[in-house]
Amino acid sequence: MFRNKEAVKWVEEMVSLCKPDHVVWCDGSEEERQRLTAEAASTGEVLELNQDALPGCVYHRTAQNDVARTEHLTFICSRKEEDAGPTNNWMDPKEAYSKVGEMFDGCMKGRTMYVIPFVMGTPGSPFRKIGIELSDSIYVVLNMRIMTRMGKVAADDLGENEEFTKCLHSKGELDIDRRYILHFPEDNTIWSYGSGYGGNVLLGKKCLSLRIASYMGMQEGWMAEHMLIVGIESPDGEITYIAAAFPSACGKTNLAMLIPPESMPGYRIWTVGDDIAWIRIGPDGRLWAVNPEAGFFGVAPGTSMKTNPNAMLTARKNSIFTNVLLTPDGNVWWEGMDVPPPVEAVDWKGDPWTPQSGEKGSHPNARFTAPASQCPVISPEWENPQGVPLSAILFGGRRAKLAPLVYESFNWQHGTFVGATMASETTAAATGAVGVVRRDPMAMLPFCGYDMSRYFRHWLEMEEKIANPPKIFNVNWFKRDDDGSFLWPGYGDNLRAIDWIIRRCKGEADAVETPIGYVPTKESLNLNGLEISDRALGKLLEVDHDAWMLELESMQKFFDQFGYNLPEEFIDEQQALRTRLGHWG
Ligand code: GTP
Ligand code: SPV
Ligand code: MN
Repeated sequence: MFRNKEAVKWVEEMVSLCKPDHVVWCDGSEEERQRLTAEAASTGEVLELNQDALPGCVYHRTAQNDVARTEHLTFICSRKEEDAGPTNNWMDPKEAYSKVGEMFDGCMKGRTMYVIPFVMGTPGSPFRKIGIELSDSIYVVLNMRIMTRMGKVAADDLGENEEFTKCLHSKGELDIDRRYILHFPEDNTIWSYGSGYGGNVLLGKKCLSLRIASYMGMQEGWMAEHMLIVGIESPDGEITYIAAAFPSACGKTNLAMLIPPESMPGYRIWTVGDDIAWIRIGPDGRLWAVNPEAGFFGVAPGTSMKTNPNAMLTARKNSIFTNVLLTPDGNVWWEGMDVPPPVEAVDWKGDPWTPQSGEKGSHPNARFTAPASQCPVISPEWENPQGVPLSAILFGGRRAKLAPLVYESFNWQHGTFVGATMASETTAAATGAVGVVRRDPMAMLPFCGYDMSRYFRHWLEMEEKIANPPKIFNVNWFKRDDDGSFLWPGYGDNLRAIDWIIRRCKGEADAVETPIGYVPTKESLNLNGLEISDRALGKLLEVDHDAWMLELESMQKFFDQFGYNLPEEFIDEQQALRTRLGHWG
């Protein structure tokens, strides 16, 4: 299958380690999909859904202890501990290979190993990266088939002497005490043992395209970021591209395919990517962004024909539904789908469920896997190997208090500081407490494959190389009133903040200069057709002096862990913010 001798040799070695009964080389064909689906259906690994309602769709339940990324079991195994940095778990590579190698030893006896070559990026592009994932899970094969360009296309694309990412995965025993997600950036290798959950096992996604790729990008002068990419067509037909970094389950998929409100006629949205951006400097000195993925692995709960119709339409065929509610007629349902729940059904755990049972029918991190090509508003540029030119970069998260709806940073260095001091309430996308505010620089805390202080410096160093940098903004759709309700309607209406951002990029919108950056005047936002009280708007745009003073202290605590490695620029930015707040009070 591979011309690449190293690939053939490595597969042989891993076969002798894992000792599968059979080895299947995946070609990515439709025939293969049908054969594997039938096989997985015969063992109960997947269930075929109602093929009239959801053609080509299957259903899957993960183990109950395996429903989200497990950050405490995720390691960066660089040779030196300091190269993993203070925000990553580190394991010595020798220890990691030996400890988890013992687990892999013989783990596929009685099972089949699937060899899954895949491309992240557009096949044939000089910017694409190739990986080979070895896995004992058909669910992984079926997902990788949607999320990446997989099979023959990847095997053919892999050059004879080309580097590729060695990705080894086994479900193991699905025992949380024997679960490890290991990254060896210096060896271009990923080992994942004991899980069957998306982000832990679809190794092209977070593991390769963020953790390993961020390390490659630092060395090669480009950036791998946890960002959506979207084109916004304004009524005059001009398309402006932006990228936005929000932490997991904070609205990337939604913003990437937003439907403009009726009161904003003439605007159109073009989806390029919903989760990951690989960003390079183009010959014109601008930043150009590529979506390395081929599908969406989206949060199901809260997705409805009202909130995100384009996601609903994307996932109507050839998709995989994981940990949602299963209805008696072979259809799916989840909380926030905006259709009445079935009278009775089977919940994500496999137990009988009724709306009266008081339990959630689908897990809060239930997901759909859907081909990006099926998105009704997919951009004609989405597979362009050069990517799309960015006019703005957005940072944002869930902040019930503090962060205004939108503000613009003063310049690249200040914008990098704004990104580095981002914080957000934790969500169900990772195991652990939900709703706790934590610092999540650039939404990359769980995904940076090397020392985060070095990552900060990489961002700062980019400034000199980018002749025409995008402007950097911060947004917050999640600010709450004292009664806990959202102050901002969100979803399609987020276009109003985006529209202000685009007009700022063109020098056409008003703003107030505040200590934290440029905040819109009430009049500068397009609020046509939106019912929002003056009081709510005031709260959304407010910069609270005392709250920001406290925020400075909390930033300091986070920065302290980097010691002398923290870029001096950030100390300057902190001081400048303190000074500006002093004058503002
Ligand atoms: P990952 O796939 O985990 O990286 O998540 P994501 O950033 O793509 O988040 P997604 O768009 O899937 O949204 C996560 C949850 O937030 C869903 O339940 C959405 O319905 C909800 N959500 C998205 N946008 C908004 C918004 O503007 N306002 C409110 N209130 N909720 C939103
Ligand atoms: C996220 O958690 O940011 C996701 C889903 O996009 S996962 O693939 O699990 O990482
Ligand atoms: Mn994500």
